[in-house]
Amino acid sequence: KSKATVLDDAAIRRALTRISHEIIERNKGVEDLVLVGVKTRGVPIAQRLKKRIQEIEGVELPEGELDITLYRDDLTTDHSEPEIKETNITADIDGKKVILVDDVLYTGRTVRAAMDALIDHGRPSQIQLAVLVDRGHRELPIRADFVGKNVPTSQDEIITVTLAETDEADQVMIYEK
Ligand code: 3GP
Ligand code: 5GP
Ligand code: MG
Repeated sequence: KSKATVLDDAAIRRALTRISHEIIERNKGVEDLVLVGVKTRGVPIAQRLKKRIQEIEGVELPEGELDITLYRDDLTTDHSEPEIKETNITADIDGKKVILVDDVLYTGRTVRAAMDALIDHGRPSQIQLAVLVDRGHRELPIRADFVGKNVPTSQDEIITVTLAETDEADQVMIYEK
């Protein structure tokens, strides 16, 4: 089985630095921004963006997290939709611009569930989406505003994302199921 590196640690670092600048540029600063990471690996990515943005703009953004039971019908025979397990957003998101952060964007169903949870929580003025990898195969009209890397995949391929916070090292790989 072939395995290939899509992003190494330096490439991940550069991609997240670029996305941080893009977020600031797109929003003409950081006013009213709130970062929300999707567990598991969207959370450390959101924390890294927060740290970079703080280094660049000198502002510490509020941050929250969403736990969504993943839609795994690509991996298993379970065809259930993603469901919200837990939300931990202490920040007031009313009138705020929420940047939703995830590691991999695939069908878009997780993001749809995340947007439902956010809207249940308050009324953000905007929701934007940042992902480390967009692997394609959308099943809903959802796109990311900020992308680390577009990785065209077949349905039989899997992207693995490992991060220092949750795993041993920073790496994005692609391999056959
Ligand atoms: P994450 O919670 O860190 O995002 O889906 C649960 C976990 O399984 C995810 O971790 C993800 O990294 C991993 N995973 C690897 N390949 C796939 C895949 O093809 N589909 C889904 N849904 N998850 C995958
Ligand atoms: P979607 O709901 O867009 O199909 O999938 C998004 C979620 O499923 C992400 O949070 C991600 O963790 C996981 N996911 C889907 N496909 C992959 C993949 O190929 N690799 C990894 N690492 N995660 C995936
Ligand atoms: Mg994820």
